[in-house]
Amino acid sequence: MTYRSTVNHAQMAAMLRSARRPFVTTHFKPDGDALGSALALGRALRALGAEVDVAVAGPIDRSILGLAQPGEHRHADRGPVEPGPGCDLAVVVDTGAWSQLEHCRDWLRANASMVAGIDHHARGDLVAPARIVDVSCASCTQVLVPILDELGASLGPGTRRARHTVAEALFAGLATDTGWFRFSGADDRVFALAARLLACGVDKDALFRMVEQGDAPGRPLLTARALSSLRYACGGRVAVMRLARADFEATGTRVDDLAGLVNEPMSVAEVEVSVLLVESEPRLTKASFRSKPPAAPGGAFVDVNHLAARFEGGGHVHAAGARIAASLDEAADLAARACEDYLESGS
Ligand SMILES: [Mn+2]
Repeated sequence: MTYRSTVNHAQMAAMLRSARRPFVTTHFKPDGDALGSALALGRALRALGAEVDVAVAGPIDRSILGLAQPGEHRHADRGPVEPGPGCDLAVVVDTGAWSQLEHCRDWLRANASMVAGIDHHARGDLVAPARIVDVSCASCTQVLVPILDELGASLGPGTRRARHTVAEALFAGLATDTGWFRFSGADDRVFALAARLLACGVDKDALFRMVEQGDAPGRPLLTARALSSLRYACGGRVAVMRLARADFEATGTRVDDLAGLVNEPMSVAEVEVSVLLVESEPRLTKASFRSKPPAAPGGAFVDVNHLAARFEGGGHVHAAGARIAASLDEAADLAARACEDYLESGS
């Protein structure tokens, strides 16, 4: 089954408009784009009169918790969060992977005809009769905008700065998924959308401070440990860092405190790929892969989606992840070898 759009924006908007009690969810452990997408859609549909149930599951980075207002969404750290009685549409945003939807998988499977998906990832296996997948979008919130436009939703007050608007949630997804407009996905359309959202009253300075300057005191200490673990592979083109559980204990940090750490070695000229390995269990290592865009237009680059797929993971061309069933040290060897293979064969 290919993972692609099955309806157009107008058809998706019509489905959303006719739902009285829509349920909106996203992948387990929502990031800024996932939470931003769910909140933006929830706010827009609520403003149109629907009784919206926004529900998310898994730990949420404290830097993005403030995107939501108290009581705006349901949140279960673990365990199921399923639609309540009367739900007539379930919308899944920013993922199409069953593996990331454990919290409501049983319900979605049993009610497949009521499921809609809105996503910007290249792969997915979610069964949804109505789906819009646009991999040309840098964030899922960007995919949402033409749908919200079809709905005639208001994005924000425009003339004054305002928090907790549809526009703010959309901007949060756009900003976080593009590393605040630095990553290669941040093209002319992204900047045009950012300009439009700013004109809707988004307070980007307040948002930046909340999202990017809210680290725990242990974060720089954890960064120091990750950097001191750094090893170069493939003649310096690949940087591999590792963090053991003990590193988190010693710095009083948690996995939530990792955001963006994988990008640290990207400041080095020669580095094309950065890999961060985090010990999750004694024989389970979480791997994050990042790559730089080509140095010149049309130049070579490493497709880390491809690289992560070697470990049954995936993601995007320049940002992907995988879980490797190996110890931290073994995973470091496996990841370095996969990078060598890739750089030698070019695929
Ligand atoms: Mn996303």
